[in-house]
Amino acid sequence: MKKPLNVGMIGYGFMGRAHSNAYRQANRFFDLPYELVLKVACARQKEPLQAFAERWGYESTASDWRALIERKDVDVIDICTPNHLHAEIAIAAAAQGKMILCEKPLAMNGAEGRRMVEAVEKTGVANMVWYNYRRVPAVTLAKKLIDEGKLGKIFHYRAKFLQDWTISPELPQGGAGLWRLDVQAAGSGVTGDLLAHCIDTALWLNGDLASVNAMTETFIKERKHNLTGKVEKVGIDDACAFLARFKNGSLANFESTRYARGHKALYTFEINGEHASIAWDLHDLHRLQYFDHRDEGQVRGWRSIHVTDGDHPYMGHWWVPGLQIGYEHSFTHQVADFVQGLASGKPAEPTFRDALRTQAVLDAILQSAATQRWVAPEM
Ligand code: SOE
Repeated sequence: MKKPLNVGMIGYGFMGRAHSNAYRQANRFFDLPYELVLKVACARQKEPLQAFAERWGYESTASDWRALIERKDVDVIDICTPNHLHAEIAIAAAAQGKMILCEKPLAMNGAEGRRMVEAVEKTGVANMVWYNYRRVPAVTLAKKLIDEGKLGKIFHYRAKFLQDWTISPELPQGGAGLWRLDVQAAGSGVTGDLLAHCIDTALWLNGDLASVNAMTETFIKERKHNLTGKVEKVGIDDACAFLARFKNGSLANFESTRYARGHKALYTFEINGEHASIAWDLHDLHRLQYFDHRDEGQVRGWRSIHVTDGDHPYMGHWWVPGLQIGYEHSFTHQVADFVQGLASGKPAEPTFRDALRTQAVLDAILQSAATQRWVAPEM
């Protein structure tokens, strides 16, 4: 019998489902040193919580996260709440010696994020942030190719995350499902929600950013608030675009919006290096596009690598070569890496400290947009 690793999940929304599915799958596809156990699901709303707990097979439910983090039979706290609760829960859970897996973005801002990093590092608890796209096999392969030097010196990094779900002015802000539109709960709009993913991937693939120059826009200025019933000012950014310089000398541009009609979750990036370029697209997530100038001229061209072979990252754990996997598997990979990190003593990334670098860039973007100046992230 493997030693159990008991999970206490806080929240039951979209991410609660994605993570629960990952905990369920991880031991079946990866040979892990601990057995993940869905011990407690915690939230204030009794009925939906009960339904969530039954569907995913949690042993019990709880309504008070403060009592949950004190429980001796819970090892890991998974924070799937709106962003404004991340810091308070994480800091309290660290003080109780719990391991913490926190949804992205780490915090509402850098100052909060720093307190979270201090808390986990002071008590030495294992910690990780759910920037899941790093573990899409094609993205992990991109990292491998860059680290092997296949691209050579990198000149350009381009990333976009486009959605279209908030275009209607009738859509309210706030409350379950719509807290991402409420600045009090989310901290920012697409910057913290979508660009945070692009930035996490970018820092991982291409190193730190030296400076950013951003613009943001809120297209719908007022929306009914679900918690007050009143029409209230919208405080989030609906769209954000920024130019940036990486410390390695490469130039970048990033764009994110929830107003790109026709695009549901189009996360794309392209990197151009001296010898080769790579491109990736979330809507075709199992493929990595690769162009290598060193190929023989007459057959030189963009290759579309179907990242499904046994020697591709993570793929040896799934079906047989050629059969692709999807979005949810990136979370399963993250759980597997986290558990393996516990056993090996080499923590899986991104840790809270890694995610704080992304948070510093988010702060710099918002500051740049407000002041219309170039801003250097405070790393
Ligand atoms: C927003 O719609 C959202 O669900 C983000 O919150 C996720 O982090 C992203 O992966 C998909 O889009």
